Amino acid sequence: MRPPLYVTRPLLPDLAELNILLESVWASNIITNIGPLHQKLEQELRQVLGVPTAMLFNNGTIALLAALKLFKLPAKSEVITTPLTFAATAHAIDWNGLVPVFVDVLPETLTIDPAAVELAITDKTSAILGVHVYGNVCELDALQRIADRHGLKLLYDAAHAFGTTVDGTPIASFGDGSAFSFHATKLFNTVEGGLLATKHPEDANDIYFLRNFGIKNEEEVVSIGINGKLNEMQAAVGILNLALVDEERRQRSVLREKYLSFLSKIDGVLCQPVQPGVSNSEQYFPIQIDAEIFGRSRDDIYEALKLENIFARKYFHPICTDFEPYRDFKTYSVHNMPYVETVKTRVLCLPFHSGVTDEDLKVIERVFLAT
Ligand code: T4K
Repeated sequence: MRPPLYVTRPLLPDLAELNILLESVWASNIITNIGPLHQKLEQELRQVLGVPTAMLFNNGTIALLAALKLFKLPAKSEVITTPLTFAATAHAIDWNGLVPVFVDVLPETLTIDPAAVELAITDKTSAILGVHVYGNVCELDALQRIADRHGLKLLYDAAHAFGTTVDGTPIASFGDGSAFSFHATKLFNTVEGGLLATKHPEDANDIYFLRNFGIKNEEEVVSIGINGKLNEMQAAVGILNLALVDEERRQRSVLREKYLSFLSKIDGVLCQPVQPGVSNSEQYFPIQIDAEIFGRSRDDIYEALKLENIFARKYFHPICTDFEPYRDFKTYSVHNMPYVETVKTRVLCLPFHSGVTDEDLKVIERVFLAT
């Protein structure tokens, strides 16, 4: 049997190099609480992400929680978001004492539909939380116009959009803030980790307190912060991984072309459109399978790949509104049936990392072409 091939594979630094860095941690005895490696990584990420405020967190979910907290939104007010996301997006809204309101996605990019956002706005709406799902960039201008017109905060879940730029502008420069995930499954990882970025230098101070219990000094706590700190061991992994990320991204972009060379010829298999001016994060390789045209369903392909020890993922099926906590929530849409209900039956993320070989691709192609 072939070794298992997963949807993703973590970027891991050279172990000997990691040991050298960890020796400095052992020598100093500073293993957490914003130590020197944390500070170094944060500084480097600020450069890479191209925004004045870029604050590390211990995971993407806590970064999202802190982002919503930063805005001081009224209790129980409504935050409009997409159901086609990881549960953490909706959970972060609820954990802030706010109410998630779900709206439909656009057929091509699968990001939040601005027209549906407009439909969902009430006098209780306080923010929009868009997700750059699979690295596809949200309708930035349309969402900003809506936010401005209605006086709403605009936050982005950029868990899949590390390093993305739009016409050369870093993705974190848009909206009022962007939360990234540096989980093992992400293009850039710190094992677990996250980051909150904003274009406002003055946010850094508030986020600093939000990340560390609101502690100002030994005798003062100035805000209701959480423990969002990344430790020195993970910062060491991050520093070394940051040097590897461009090459991983390059190899994934080559892999993307290889996938497209056979998938784009298959009727009923839809690959993601190229967004003009967008440099792709190369986080995932999602496709949509239209069973009526293709002749087999997304689930058929998922199972057939599994028989080959290849583990694609149906991100994000079930969608948030299928989950127990959000089951009775409506999805606002400009269509009779929200498009997201169709997408969730079609979408499949194929293995997408530098470990996918030409042999693997041959097996995947064979599974798609089998009748
Ligand atoms: N917003 C969005 C849009 C997100 O996608 C996420 C996280 C968040 C917010 C929250 O960020 P974090 O708080 O997580 O930083 C994974 C990840 O756990 C999760 O971070 C990620 N999104 C989500 C899309 O995927 P699972 O349940 O799919 O993980 P798992 O363990 O099944 O891993 C998938 C595959 O990756 C495995 O089959 C094998 C491979 N893998 C995984 C791990 C953990 C490895 O090769 N090595 C590993 O160490 O959730």
